[in-house]
Amino acid sequence: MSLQSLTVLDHHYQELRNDGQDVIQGLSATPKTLPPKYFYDDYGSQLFEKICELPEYYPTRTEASILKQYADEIAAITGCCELIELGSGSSTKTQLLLDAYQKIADCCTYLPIDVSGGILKDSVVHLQKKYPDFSIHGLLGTYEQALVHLETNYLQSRMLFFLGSSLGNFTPAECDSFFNQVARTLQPGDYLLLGVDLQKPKDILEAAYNDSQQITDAFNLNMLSHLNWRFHGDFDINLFRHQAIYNEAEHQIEMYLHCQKSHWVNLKSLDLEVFFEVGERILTEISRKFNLVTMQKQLEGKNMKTLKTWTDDQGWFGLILSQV
Ligand code: AVI
Repeated sequence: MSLQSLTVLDHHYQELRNDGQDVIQGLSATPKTLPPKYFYDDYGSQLFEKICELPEYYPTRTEASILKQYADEIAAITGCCELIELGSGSSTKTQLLLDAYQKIADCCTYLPIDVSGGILKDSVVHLQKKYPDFSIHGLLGTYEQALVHLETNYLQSRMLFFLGSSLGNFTPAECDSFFNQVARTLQPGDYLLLGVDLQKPKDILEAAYNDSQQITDAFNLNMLSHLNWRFHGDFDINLFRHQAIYNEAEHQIEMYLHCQKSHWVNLKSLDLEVFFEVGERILTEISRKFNLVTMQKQLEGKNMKTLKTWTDDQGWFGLILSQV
């Protein structure tokens, strides 16, 4: 595939590459935090694909089983429209939806959006071969950047989908502004398909984020390697340990990098030197677990009416189809 068929948000991508203010802010705060988007350099995206296949990590498999069962029903409700996916990754599960839309329409448009160029390009190449009648264009950038782009490039009716419970990685305030931004990119009659991981016992959740093959450990630690190459840093990943705990009061998994020895870290291109105390933690991710009814109310507050919800037999994961 030539690079032209991958629509790159050049200006915004540039901004993303040069941006380090969020790292400076997060590492200067007490307690220290880092934005989860830094998980996803190309290697991090590959590790995430591995996580999705782990026996303990139920969300991907469970959501896929729901899609397998109900994709035709979803396509029948919305009819042919522009399919836009936020955080598409490898677009593996998406193919269940694309297969369903292929049955009802000769030609569909699919716009996968991801922050990781390598995986986006590979999946666009693969999907263009598999669905030659579909018009498929990747958008490289963060959710915010892509949504801004979509606000001013409205062509036809849309279904925006946000799967995998990536919504759970937003704080409540971020979630609220995300919904506001989504509402601005949709016109009356358009659809939002949202995948949400539901609340469940602590032991199941903690096992999913502390897998026995330690792929999640590698995924978490890779954030520091990513910062090293992106910002000319000297993080020693051997001085940190992965930790994931379920905060029951907040209904969220919290992932930390736990410092094993006091030391200084330098991020040259950010002109930043940071001291880490032994025992200190960096919060790298929250993964909120939702209640289906509460989420529907929140969407209704943003003028998005639930048309239908689907869950698996155990009630572990939910899909919400709402309409503006
Ligand atoms: C992408 N996101 C929905 C994943 C999650 O479950 O919150 C990221 C992840 N972190 C550790 N394992 C998976």
